[in-house]
Amino acid sequence: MTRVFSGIKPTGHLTLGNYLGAMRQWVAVDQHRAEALFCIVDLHALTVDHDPARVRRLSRQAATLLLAAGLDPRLCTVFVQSHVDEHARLSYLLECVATDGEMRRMIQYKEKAAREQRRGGSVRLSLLTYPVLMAADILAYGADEVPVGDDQVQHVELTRDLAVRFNQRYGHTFVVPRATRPTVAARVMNLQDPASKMGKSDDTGPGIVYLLDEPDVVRRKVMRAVTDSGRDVVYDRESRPGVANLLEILAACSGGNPEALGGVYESYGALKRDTAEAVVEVLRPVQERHKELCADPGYVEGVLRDGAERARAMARPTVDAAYRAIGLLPAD
Ligand code: AQP
Repeated sequence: MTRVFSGIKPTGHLTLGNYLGAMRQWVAVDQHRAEALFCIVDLHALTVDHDPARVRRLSRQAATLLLAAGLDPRLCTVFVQSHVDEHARLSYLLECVATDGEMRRMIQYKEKAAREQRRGGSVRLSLLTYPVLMAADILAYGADEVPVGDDQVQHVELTRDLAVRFNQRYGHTFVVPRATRPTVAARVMNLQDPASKMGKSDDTGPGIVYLLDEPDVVRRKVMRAVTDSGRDVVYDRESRPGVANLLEILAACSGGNPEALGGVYESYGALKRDTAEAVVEVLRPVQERHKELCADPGYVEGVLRDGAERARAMARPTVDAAYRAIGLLPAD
């Protein structure tokens, strides 16, 4: 059976981008067709300035939201990265295979390093080596497929390179994975700045729809979305990025097609109203289930405990094999 691994980083409240670009596909498709692992990648959240209590809170919230969105622990494994030591163990070995140049070429590193500097902070070494830890996350489980949004594709390419290099140097150890992408909403853009991705740790709050935003907050954010100077509603990512983003969100939420929807509307106002309502309806069941799960924290903890146990059992043989292959003396 195909094995699928994907993760979500507790660096902020989960957004509509996380949902449409990743979680929805995990729930509707991946957990049913594959042996799927979904991980709260909390170690990755430490690569930028953070408040420890907030990371803990966001990790719990992300796990609760994944279950609220419909991940079913009977069908898939949901767990927290730091509960499984194999990620960090393997990451070090892969650092011994990756190069400094490869790390510095990563677009996300350049963007996030620039952001840390803009905020007056220093760039942590772990931000540079982040893609190696991500490669370890994937390779430890022998994942065949990694469902990701557009922005993570480069990291999966690097993971492939590292797997191939390790296998060639030290003998076949890792499955070489490939990235898979959702067909709609692969990249949801910020409502206030449609040239940038809707990222959960960005500063422009009004441009980001969070999964737990109240309906009226969602409506306000969508109604205030930046549009373009033209008046007619047409789908054109290059010259009309704001309108194109709204059409893509509407299409992803209502099941339509952005080009065709472009022909339906005569004003930006009507497009925004329908988009806001479509988003509110998509979020409603997730928010309701989230509320129920918050009333039963023991359930979420139990899911994470079982998930970590299952994940550990899957990862350990591969990581132990990598330790032996690279030349380390077995401890027993
Ligand atoms: N705007 C987006 N559109 C489509 N997909 C997105 N994803 C994130 N934002 C969008 C996808 O969600 C999954 C989990 O992402 P992540 O939380 O691990 O990391 P990220 O991509 O770095 O997300 P953020 O929100 O931008 O976090 P910060 O701001 O902390 O960097 C991934 O599959 C991702 O592609």
